[in-house]
Amino acid sequence: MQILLTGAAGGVGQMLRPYFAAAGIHVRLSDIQTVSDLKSNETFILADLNDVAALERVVVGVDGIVHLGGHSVEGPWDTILKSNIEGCYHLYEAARMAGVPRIVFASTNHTMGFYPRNETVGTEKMVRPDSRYGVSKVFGEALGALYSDKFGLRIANIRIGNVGFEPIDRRRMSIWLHPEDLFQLVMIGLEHPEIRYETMYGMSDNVRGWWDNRRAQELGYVPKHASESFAAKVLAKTEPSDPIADNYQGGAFCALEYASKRAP
Ligand code: 15L
Repeated sequence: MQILLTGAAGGVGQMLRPYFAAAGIHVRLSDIQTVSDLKSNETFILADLNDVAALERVVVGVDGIVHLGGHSVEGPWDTILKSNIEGCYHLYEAARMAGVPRIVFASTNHTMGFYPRNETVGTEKMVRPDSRYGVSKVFGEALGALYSDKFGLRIANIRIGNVGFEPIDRRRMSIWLHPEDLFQLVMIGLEHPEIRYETMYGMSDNVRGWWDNRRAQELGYVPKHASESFAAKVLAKTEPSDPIADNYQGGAFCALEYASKRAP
């Protein structure tokens, strides 16, 4: 198997690379920043998501794409538009024209950020993005639906929580995703024979979680890591409080620019 990993120089890309190497999967890395510490299973191609000719080259011959590329937090509209909306479109279009059969899309919990923390959300509920960034990922998910239904690509969206080797605060106790568990979800997206168009939540086995991840489980996801093992350490920390950030699943993304900081 040869896959393309976009956004490979970013934090999540760096955490995933060793798992592909250990699984013996050939990975073509791409990013706007050069990755130079290549392993024997890796090659690198510099490519901007807005450079259509470069994208046509990077997608050639791959069995699947893991699309991490783009802007990964809230940002000005122009940045979000170019990186996450137009960039995503260019990549999906290049994939369609090259006959790439599958895309795993790094979506985000911020597509659903304005659900309160006392509500359990599945993938059937309406999107409630908490930022321009969240809106751009809703676009990516919708684009995937179109490319699946109209052109037959197999698409798996992963609404990623927060990827890292430990949960870093109370909110992340609910949405934490160990890189090894993310790798498992990515492989389901790349290989599962039933996938046509699916959305899964990217979280480890978190008892404080807010998401109904039944579909991921049905597709075989069995997370190996649990945030609760870090509870004592995380809960001992003093954290700043904000009525908006603390009420909603999206946390600080909800509080950013929140009109007049009124109570939720
Ligand atoms: C995300 O989508 C971001 O990419 C990441 O940097 C974190 O902010 C994460 O969400 C989060 O919600 O913690």
